[in-house]
Amino acid sequence: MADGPTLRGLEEKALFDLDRYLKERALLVERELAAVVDEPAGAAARLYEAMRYSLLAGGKRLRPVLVLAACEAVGGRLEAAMGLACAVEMIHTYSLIHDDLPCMDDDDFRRGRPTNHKVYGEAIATLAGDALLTDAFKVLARKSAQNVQPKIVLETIAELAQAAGSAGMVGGQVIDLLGEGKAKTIEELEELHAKKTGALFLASVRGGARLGGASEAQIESLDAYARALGLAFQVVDDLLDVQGTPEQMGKRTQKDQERGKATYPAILGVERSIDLARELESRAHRALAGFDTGADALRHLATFVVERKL
Ligand code: GRG
Repeated sequence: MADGPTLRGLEEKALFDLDRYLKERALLVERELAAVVDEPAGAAARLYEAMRYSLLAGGKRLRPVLVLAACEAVGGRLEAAMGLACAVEMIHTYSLIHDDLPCMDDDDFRRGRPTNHKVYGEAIATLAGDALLTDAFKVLARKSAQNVQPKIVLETIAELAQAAGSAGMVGGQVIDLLGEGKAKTIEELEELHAKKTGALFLASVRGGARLGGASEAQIESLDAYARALGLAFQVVDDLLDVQGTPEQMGKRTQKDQERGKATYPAILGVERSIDLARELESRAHRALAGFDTGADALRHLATFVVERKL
């Protein structure tokens, strides 16, 4: 989207079917996820039901697809990265369940259906989120250990914990909650989103590549790609909150403004926010300059993140 479509861009688009790629990779991950939460009926059956309710409720599966695409970009086998693909989606789902709770964003709809606590109550929803977060690390460790050297698995676990915890997603959520109603500079907004949403994208891409056997130089380039993509995702998310409808989005919209949250459109305006998203997309593409066609999925995913309508 940077300087309008080029012939090469159009040809690549024709050769690479992103829609099909997304569906196929999402299906692979969903099969694994269904097995992870497929617990026989017992005393804790209600917990597993609540975990399944949110984990198998659809969603774009963007983070696990990025894990697999990063692994493929460096010539790795998908099995090597499947544990991380499941783990990032489990952590993402936990964050959505907790974010929707009355003590946080207090939302009634997510992924087009009632939020977890609306169906199972606040206690079970909280515990379903806790269990998804904790089990994510079990799945990552066990699945990866079957295919990858322990040192690489340990580094991936540490990076994911860093991304999800106080230095990453949870820390970002706290900055967001405490900053409601207060003005922010663009730099402060960028730091907030690098933690709240960017860190999980970063861990997905870096970890997928590492598990796929990437060199340090490849991880460094993919790091730049993931940072640009993560920020682009957030800029577009802010735009969609202003421009999307609840029907399109499967959740309440216009809520950032209601809560007095600093957003890209609020600070930069809509047009400059769109320009920023496009610039970030170009930055993500440039970071992949040293990769061959194995990284085409990553290239198309960067464009998808900016062009998406939901
Ligand atoms: C630790 C409670 C807690 C929260 C962490 C990430 C986060 C902070 C909360 C999630 C809530 C939220 C709406 C964040 C804004 C951006 C975002 C992560 C949107 C949802 O991600 P998508 O669009 O969702 O990838 P799907 O449903 O497609 O997976």
